[in-house]
Amino acid sequence: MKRLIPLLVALGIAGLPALASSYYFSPDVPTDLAGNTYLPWQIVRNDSGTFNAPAVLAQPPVTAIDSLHAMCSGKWLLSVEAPMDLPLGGGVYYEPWDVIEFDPPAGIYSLFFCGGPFGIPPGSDIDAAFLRGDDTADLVISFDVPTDLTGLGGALYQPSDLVQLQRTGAACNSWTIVGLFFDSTTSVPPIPDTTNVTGSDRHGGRTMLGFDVASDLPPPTTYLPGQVVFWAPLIPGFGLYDAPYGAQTTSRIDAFSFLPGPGEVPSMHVDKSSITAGDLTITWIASLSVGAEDYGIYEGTVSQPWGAYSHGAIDCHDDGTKFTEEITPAAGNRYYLVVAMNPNHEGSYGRRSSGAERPMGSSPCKPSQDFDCP
Ligand SMILES: [Ca+2]
Ligand SMILES: [Ca+2]
Ligand SMILES: [Ca+2]
Repeated sequence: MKRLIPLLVALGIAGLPALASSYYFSPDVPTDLAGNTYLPWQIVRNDSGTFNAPAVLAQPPVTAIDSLHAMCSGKWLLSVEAPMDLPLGGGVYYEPWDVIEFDPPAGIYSLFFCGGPFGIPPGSDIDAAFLRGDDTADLVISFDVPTDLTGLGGALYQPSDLVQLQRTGAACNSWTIVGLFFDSTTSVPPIPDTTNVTGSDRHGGRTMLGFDVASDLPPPTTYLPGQVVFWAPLIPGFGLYDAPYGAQTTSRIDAFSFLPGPGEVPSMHVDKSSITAGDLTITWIASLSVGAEDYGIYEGTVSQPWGAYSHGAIDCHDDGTKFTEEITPAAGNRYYLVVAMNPNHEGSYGRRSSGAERPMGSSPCKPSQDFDCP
């Protein structure tokens, strides 16, 4: 029997959904990827090595995007490499120590965080930023040089530190320093002061980092500026997550953001199909998050009395008309769930009456969940 075990393990691994990786990034210099050149003020989407640049920003800056975060609502946070009026010619200038919010439907830029009035010393720029959860969550930022915020209740921060801020009011300077989200001096190993983290986000319970220079971190690995490196706090250790630029060493991942969480389907209902006798029509309301790019349908058995959830995926794609699918039910009493997803994760399966999340299904459409967005 022992000889069967490796085979079963191999089958188990083969049965898992393929690990996909989708995120947005900006290069620091014009960068050729798969036959196209992407510019430092473009937001590029990377779907497991397939690149495209959706028209995200109206009148984008003509300087590098230095930090980037995709919000649940479809808005974007970004910062700029050099002082810039946005939209171009509009006369409203943004500084490299600001975090700018862009609202795509309205095409409006505004200040999300204003570094000057907050008290960031002149000469310190924000070179990475993300929200630690949904659109109301704490803001995490990194600076490009050592930055002393002891006078604001903070500390002296290194260029590879990530500093967490909490909003205290509606004004762009109404924030307070919570502390370090990531401490580059106490990670194992520490990141040298001469290395700068120039892009960051959270993904799958890990902190994702991009470096400005080739960085040697044990176990002896050299991470290039065009790579996304993870920091796993529980193991703890660094590792390579993705290398979108291949062997290129002249460009760096200057800003990046994973897709927002898929969120939760607010409501759904099940009707007899008007097309095929015996089939069911499942209709639902879209998730509020732009991180919902597709939907999966799960079917489970209703037991009397109620025992445990038993749902498994029966359809992992919302074909044809959006937010409705025809399915052929299995025999017996069944229940159905619709789950939002994107290439990275599934969202919520809804909650029990206790408020606890329903469990993930068997043979899920995606291997993991992300609860960042409502
Ligand atoms: Ca940056
Ligand atoms: Ca930095
Ligand atoms: Ca459909």
